[in-house]
Amino acid sequence: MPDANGKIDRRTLLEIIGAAGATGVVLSGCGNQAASAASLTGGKWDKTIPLATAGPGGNRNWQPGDAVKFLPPEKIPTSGKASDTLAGLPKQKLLTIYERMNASRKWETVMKDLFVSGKDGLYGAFHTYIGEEAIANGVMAALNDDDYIASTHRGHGHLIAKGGDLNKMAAEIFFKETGYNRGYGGSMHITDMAKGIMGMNGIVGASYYLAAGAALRSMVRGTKQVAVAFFGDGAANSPYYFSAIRSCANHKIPVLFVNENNFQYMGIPMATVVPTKYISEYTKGLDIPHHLVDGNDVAAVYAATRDAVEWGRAGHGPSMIEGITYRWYDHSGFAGGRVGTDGAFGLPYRSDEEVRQWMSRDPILRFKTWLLDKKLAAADDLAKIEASTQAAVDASIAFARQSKDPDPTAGVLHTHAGGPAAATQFLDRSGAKIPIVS
Ligand SMILES: Cc1ncc(C[n+]2csc(CCOP(=O)(O)OP(=O)(O)O)c2C)c(N)n1
Repeated sequence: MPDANGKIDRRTLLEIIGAAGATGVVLSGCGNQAASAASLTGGKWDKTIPLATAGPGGNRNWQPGDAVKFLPPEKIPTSGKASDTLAGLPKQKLLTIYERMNASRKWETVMKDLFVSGKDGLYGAFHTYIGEEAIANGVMAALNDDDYIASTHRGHGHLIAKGGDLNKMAAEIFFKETGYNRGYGGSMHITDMAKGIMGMNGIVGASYYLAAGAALRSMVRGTKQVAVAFFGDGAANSPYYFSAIRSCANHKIPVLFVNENNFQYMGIPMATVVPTKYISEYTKGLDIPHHLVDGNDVAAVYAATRDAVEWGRAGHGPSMIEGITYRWYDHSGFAGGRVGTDGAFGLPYRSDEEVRQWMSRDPILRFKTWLLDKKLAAADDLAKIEASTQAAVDASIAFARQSKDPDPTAGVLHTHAGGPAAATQFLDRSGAKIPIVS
């Protein structure tokens, strides 16, 4: 129950969730050591996160004391076949991956600082991708420029990994007319069809049919393009997921269903709402390839995606890829976040220790270590990229600040298929008709 200050402790919160029909699942004690097991990607998994389940109505596939296996935080190897596959890419391409991972992290971090400080008066929903960058970038590295992606509410990183324009993205967050949606969309509607980016999307589970439609088009036209549907672990519970993946399997439509399993469905632990241990177990019966990978390892994601892309282009249809990862910040916005500090702490639905453990598995730092260890890039190359991406991010904020606000009447021009004439019924708050500019 809430204390005198109206606060509630985490244990009580989980008990309430459990009493409401979900299981009290505790993802904690991340520091505990457990027995080694073979990595899904060829590395060694010698760290586990104990996951305790209790209470009726929960997911029976999780038993008390079960452990989700993760790599150790200190020096995380990227080894085996996946590493060799990534190492086979030309140096310039590897550096582009590094550049885009950095751009994604830095752009969102700067936005975080602006939102938290209140500077620039930013408002609206903003779902950070920080911590999950290896998935977008591993996937995108295996795609061609003209392949399609359908993103999610947490999609800034998808856009940046596919070459989205930082300036236009920043201007959209500032609601300026130079933004991707002319300042009328905000974070969750950023779209760039010229780059095959079918948009971020506020509708959880909307990516499935968007990707299926694009892939069906390419199939009919014989262009060999594939489409990626990104989705979260919570979104996997959407009935549209089963419907879309089944149809794609049935008709051999080349969609890559890429699940970003960050274990959290807003503030609800994923194991309370997911009926199997892993999302990639849902659809095993469809007889399509399933790849379960360490989603903080860009090599593992890239290698799985490359296989899935080849499979799709060869006419065999869809694949399912699940990347295990974690978001460093709150579901949306920046509760628990501080200016100049990475990560959000003190949130009621997860422990700070858990967050720190995951932050120590930083996908970018890990990729950097791998590039240096393999002598695929020099420290100098990487330092230059870090500086230039920071400069590009800072320039995007300056661009957004200098841009004009949109004309208040211009928004209605783009909302009706019938054009401005059809939009004349729009009224302002006082009930007066909004004059239409043409
Ligand atoms: C159809 C629909 N239902 C519910 C919501 C509210 N909502 C927004 S994000 C979200 C959680 C999504 O969780 P998950 O799919 O795991 O993605 P994550 O946020 O973890 O990346 C929900 C329920 C929504 N936007 N759309």
